[in-house]
Amino acid sequence: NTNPSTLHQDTSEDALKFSIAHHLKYSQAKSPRTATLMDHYNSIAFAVRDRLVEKWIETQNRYFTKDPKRIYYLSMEYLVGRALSNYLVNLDFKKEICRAIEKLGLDLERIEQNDIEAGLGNGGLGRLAACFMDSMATLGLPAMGYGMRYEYGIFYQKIIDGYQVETADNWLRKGYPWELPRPDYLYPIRFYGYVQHTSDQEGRGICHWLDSHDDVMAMAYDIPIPGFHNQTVNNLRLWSARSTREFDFGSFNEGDYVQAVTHKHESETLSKVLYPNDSNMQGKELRLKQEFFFVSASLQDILRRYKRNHSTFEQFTQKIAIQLNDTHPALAIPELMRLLVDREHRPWQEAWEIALKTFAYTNHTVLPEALEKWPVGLLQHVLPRHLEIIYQINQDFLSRVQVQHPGNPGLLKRISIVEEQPVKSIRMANLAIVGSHTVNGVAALHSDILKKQVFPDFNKLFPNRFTNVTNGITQRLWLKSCNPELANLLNETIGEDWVTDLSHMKKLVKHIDDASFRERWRQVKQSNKQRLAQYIRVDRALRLEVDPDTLFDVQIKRIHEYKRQLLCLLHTIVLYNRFKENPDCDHVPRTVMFAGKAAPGYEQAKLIIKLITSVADKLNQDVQTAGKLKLVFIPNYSVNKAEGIIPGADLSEQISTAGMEASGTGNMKLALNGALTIGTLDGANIEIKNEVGDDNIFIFGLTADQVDATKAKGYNPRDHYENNPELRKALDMIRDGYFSPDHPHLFQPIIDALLVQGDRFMVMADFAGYIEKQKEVEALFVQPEAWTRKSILNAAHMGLFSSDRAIRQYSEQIWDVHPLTE
Ligand code: 26R
Repeated sequence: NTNPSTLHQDTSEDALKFSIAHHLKYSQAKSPRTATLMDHYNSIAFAVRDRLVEKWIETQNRYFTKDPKRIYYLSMEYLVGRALSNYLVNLDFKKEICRAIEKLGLDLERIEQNDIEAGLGNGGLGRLAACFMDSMATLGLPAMGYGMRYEYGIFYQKIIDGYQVETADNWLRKGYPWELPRPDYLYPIRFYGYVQHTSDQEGRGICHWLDSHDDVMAMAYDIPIPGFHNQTVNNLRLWSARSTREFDFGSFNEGDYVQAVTHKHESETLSKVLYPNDSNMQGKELRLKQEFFFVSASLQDILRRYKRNHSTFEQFTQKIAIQLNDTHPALAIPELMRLLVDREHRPWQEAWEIALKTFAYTNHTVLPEALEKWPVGLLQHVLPRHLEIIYQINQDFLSRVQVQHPGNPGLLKRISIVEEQPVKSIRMANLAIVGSHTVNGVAALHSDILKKQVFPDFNKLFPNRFTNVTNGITQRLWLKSCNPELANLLNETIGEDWVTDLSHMKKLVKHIDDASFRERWRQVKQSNKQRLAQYIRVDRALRLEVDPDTLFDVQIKRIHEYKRQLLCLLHTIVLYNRFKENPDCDHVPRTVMFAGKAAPGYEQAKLIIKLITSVADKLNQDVQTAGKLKLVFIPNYSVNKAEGIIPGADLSEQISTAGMEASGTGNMKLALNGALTIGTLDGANIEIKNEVGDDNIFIFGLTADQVDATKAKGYNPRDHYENNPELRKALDMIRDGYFSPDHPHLFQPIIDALLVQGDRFMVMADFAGYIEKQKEVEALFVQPEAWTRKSILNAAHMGLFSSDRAIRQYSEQIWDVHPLTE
């Protein structure tokens, strides 16, 4: 097919071959002789993109003509992972493109090594947004994601001398063929200045935001998001900062050309870099400007689109739902108020009713240090009009409450959007709750804690506002794509329906007594473990021999004290001591693997990494324990690394202090790939336990209520240290420099946190229970048939944890948005 008018839709092998060759010449300007791997990658990308563009335009036209209610997902983070491999899963011409690539004499595996990973997020929240985009497109929902086109995504983690060293993730350096720049969608974003109030002829107040400066333009870049084997291609629109032309001309007139260009450079720093904190609110002015830049651009775009086919705001809430992914985009609430009141001249009350029906807010953390609070002084300086609007929202809200509940200053103080002490600040969660019709947590326990402990007053005032939508993951990436061998086994055993309806996994239960099926299940796991071992052996940063017959015990997630990597590490040290003290006992051989990044400013988390790598150095060199115990820290954890590790895991460590992990989603990915979970009754672990059954999961430790009760009656971590010899020995080794002979006090801060500063994360309290549970794990692991049964049952009961289910719940219970497939 060389007919230009139909070629781009033609997904036959020949047409694809032609397209790839065409793009090599006309998009890359290369001949096969001079082409690099990157040229081939780009040519394939453009050929695939052409096919996406057809459906993309068609989808967007359909949305325009049919004008259904749309969902706009606002998230400062999207961890989409690798592009090409991702597109290939969902497209229905994967076979053809693979054959075309082969026929051209190219090696897809080598080309995929050049695939570009967009790491535009920190961890759980960003990956959730990416899974949700996949599910929304697969369900055919009229959805659009808005995000930030950071030039530098989450930093690249190197391990040097055992320490984390951050380097810049310059992911765009070779260009990104999957994005379409939209230089015609430019929106001005204003900062600073002051507000002037006047009134019109009829005496109505009008507001002017004057003398703003350092204004920037927001420019859109679009990334297509195809559904699985369907006609929907949704849009992920990412904003990039550009300098304003007005400013440049102003300076040119003054003749200061160099300063103008320098300034242009400065204004473009706004979207330069993703803030790498996932648990500590820092209050930086640049971050505040990023948040406002993001919401203002998104809302201007949403309003422009609405106004294309509506002349009044009457239908706004029937056409638009906006989901706030945590409070990072919560300034959208005052920004929508500003646009409606100041720009569109709608009365305040009408605007408020619109806002309230439009927004819904998802909370992802209860850790107080991760709740956003912006100093009033900073807001006054950067966004004076928004501060006024927030004050007005707060005043309206508090006066309504005062009428309902007179004489309760304590209540007003607690629920106020404005915190007075120690620094007068805006509580973004309170703003988001007051301005949203629905607030949800991300797992049953978490939503309960929100209602009962974090926001009990709001829950009483707005009894129907709080709800739960348990997180989910897309099985297209986290099974079909990352674990092709298991996917094939499933297809042969239960058919392929699980790809779009994960509840079909439960059909596996019927096969549990089939010994040959169990054997094949084991073989798949073994083969994935071999592949992981191979990676660890050849990776230049690791070069470590690990035995695929050992128990692969993995904890992969951001490094944080509440996630308790220390607990898993202490167990590893205990095993080491046992193996050395009783070398003749038949211990269950293990390979413990960690991966994860620490926020660059989080010293304790970085020290935990150094401790893990120090213990690893000691253990892995010990000839006495060789073959029985290995410890591996896999550097630079990313979506792609997760795809490699998860299929090869036997044991999934989900051991956060109960009440602290909002949901977790790695727990779901690992169980779906046949790992057994050792975990606390925290986040979605509880729901996983309910699905797989108590006998198929290893639960230990204090419950969330017991954590609170233990702390209330006066918790003394030292008691555990003094009464548990194995614990004491492990801690003494760390304290006395056994793992850091050249620097014996290196890990003192870790010991202090546990024994002197009160062990906020209850590591000591849960230690004994954890160690006991690990014994049960070992007892089961030496019975491969029994282990395999539980592994199958885990995967079989993951149906609930598909992001398709989560998105269906959001659509029906929160957004009132429906699939539009024709
Ligand atoms: C404000 C800033 C410091 C900041 C705080 C917190 C930036 C980013 C975060 C990330 C948090 C909100 C996050 O990723 N939370 C995780 O969300 C996942 C998806 O819901 C949960 O599974 C996971 O338990 C939770 O920690």
